Amino acid sequence: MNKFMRIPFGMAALALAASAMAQVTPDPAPDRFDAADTNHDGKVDRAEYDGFVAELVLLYDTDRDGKLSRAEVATARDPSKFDVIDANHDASLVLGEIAAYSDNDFKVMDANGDGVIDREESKHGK
Ligand SMILES: [Ca+2]
Ligand SMILES: [Ca+2]
Ligand SMILES: [Ca+2]
Repeated sequence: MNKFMRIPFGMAALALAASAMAQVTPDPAPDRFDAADTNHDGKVDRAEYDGFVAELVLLYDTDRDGKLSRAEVATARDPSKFDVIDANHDASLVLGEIAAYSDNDFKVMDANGDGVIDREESKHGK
């Protein structure tokens, strides 16, 4: 969670600009792997993954209250995950809940446990 909060604001601003452009298409990230691999080394490490998740939160948090409501994620790739992520079932997703979920998500995708997700692993992740 702390790691999640330390995302620099500069990066967040960049993410917003990128998101605004991507919104033309129904899927905001046609290739999520490339979007997450910010240094383009063919692997997504933990920092890159957390940054990517933070971008998604910014993208969906349209009223900028730092939480995601069910309505805000209605356009998400898989809105049914809302209940899974909403650990305390208060019908809003806070950063802590999202970070906990994405932490698990990262471990699941990192099939060989080397701490980075390569392109092959990203295909088998979900
Ligand atoms: Ca990378
Ligand atoms: Ca919100
Ligand atoms: Ca791996």
